[in-house]
Amino acid sequence: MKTALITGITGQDGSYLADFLLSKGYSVYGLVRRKSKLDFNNAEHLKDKVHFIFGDMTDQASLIRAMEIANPDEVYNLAAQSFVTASWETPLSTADINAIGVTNILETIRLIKPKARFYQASTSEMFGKVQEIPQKESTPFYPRSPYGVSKLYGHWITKNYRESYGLYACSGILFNHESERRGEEFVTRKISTAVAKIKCGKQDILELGNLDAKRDWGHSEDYIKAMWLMLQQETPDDFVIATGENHSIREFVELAFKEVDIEIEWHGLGAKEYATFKGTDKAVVRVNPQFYRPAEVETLLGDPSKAESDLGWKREVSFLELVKRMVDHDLKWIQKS
Ligand code: NAP
Ligand code: F7E
Repeated sequence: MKTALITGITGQDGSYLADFLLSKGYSVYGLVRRKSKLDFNNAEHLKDKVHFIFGDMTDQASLIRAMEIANPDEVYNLAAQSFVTASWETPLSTADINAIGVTNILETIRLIKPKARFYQASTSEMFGKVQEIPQKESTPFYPRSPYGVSKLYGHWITKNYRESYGLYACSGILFNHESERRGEEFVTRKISTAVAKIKCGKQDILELGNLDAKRDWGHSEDYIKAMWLMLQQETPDDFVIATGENHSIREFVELAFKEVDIEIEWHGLGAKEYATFKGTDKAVVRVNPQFYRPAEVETLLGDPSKAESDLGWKREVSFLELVKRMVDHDLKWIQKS
């Protein structure tokens, strides 16, 4: 039986990956942060199946302890401060967790179990102001946020430990992937919960930032399989994981409201004009510059052909199905609450 250690197990991807590895017969260990209130977030259902170890990416002693307890064959480093907007508010802790944290865990592997295979959660945000369309493994990077910059360090230090010490270390350059377990501050989940609340009469208006930004969106359950496949190859390598199609935020909003048969009234009104707005039967979607970013990633589009040919990976959930699954889930959730 193989053993895996997952950092970020309480997050979207970590929890799906744990489900997947358990279904493959793995013994799974997960690193969990100490908080004032014990909270397993997306891993609540895993409490009896996974061995949780308290630790933090910024505390190398805790990583050494976790490696000694778990003695893993595979380490999946999914822990991160993953919200791009928050990275301008907390740039230093973002760098501590997403950049230095990766060195902490790589050093720990090198010292304690250099044979363990390592997966690093790299991101399409490293392409930022894109230098080529579509983006592939060889596309030059141009990150546009403290988050993107911190992840670029994590990406290169992973490559460096592979080349310096011969570790089996891979980075998956994953494009946006969403799900019913996505954090509510990310745009897709913000939209799907708002649609559900508006349908149930519990919210009046959906306020968003840049509606024209485009993302290459897949489902997390497809993407975590690619992480596992990367660690099952003969030699370690880096791969772009994407769908090969992109859509705007506006398109996501349109499809989500269509799912519940509600028409949209788009508003560019400022706060003053909006105060005198008389109301409508339709759902109001309003642009609020508060949600604009200091520097935006306007468009991302990945080329997954290397992963498809070398790993035999292919996404299964279509864009339409992704929107439908998220809205259906949130509708049930809001109706129940
Ligand atoms: P997520 O839902 O935000 O999960 C992040 C996880 O990291 C949570 O379990 C969180 O724990 C943990 N964490 C944060 N800071 C930590 C620290 N200092 N020490 C230990 N654990 C810490 O993110 P996700 O969407 O699943 O993404 C997984 C990884 O893939 C992240 O590294 C992200 O940057 C990267 N990524 C995501 C996407 C995407 O579209 N989802 C695309 C490319 C790359 P708490 O529950 O305690 O907060
Ligand atoms: O924004 C625009 C926003 O926050 C997507 C993380 O998983 O994927 C994620 O990062 C787009 C941006 O995700 C709102 O300006 C408009 O253009 O859902 P997001 P992200 O920044 O793409 C990458 C690959 C990661 O690695 C990250 O960890 O949507 N947008 N209006 C908005 N975004 C938010 N959050 N809220 C809005 O109201």
